[in-house]
Amino acid sequence: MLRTKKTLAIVAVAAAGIAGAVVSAAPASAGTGDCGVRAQCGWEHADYNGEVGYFLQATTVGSYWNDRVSSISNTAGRSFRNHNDINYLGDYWTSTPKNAASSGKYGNLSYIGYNDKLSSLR
Ligand SMILES: [Ca+2]
Repeated sequence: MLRTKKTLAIVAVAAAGIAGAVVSAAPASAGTGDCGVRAQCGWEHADYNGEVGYFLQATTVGSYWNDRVSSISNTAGRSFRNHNDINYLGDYWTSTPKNAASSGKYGNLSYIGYNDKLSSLR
């Protein structure tokens, strides 16, 4: 059974010193895809399980999260281009934010060929 390791995620993100990736005091809920903050949340596993990172703005995700994100919920209020490579290079797919027409949730990035590929977003 997969469990959320929120503490580990917080430590990992803090240790990586990732500009633009901020951890909130209101953590996302494992399995529901509820981001809990105004961000693009990225989970380690499909269906919003495992560790979660919070990406608030354009950034290269850092070594810890590089090629690690398997599901996403975008509640940032804006779309993001999610690039395969650092520095906004390589192929990308665009996440739509949660709005009246979209859940903003992408539970399994394998379905669109982007599992474990995210390296930068803007
Ligand atoms: Ca990549």
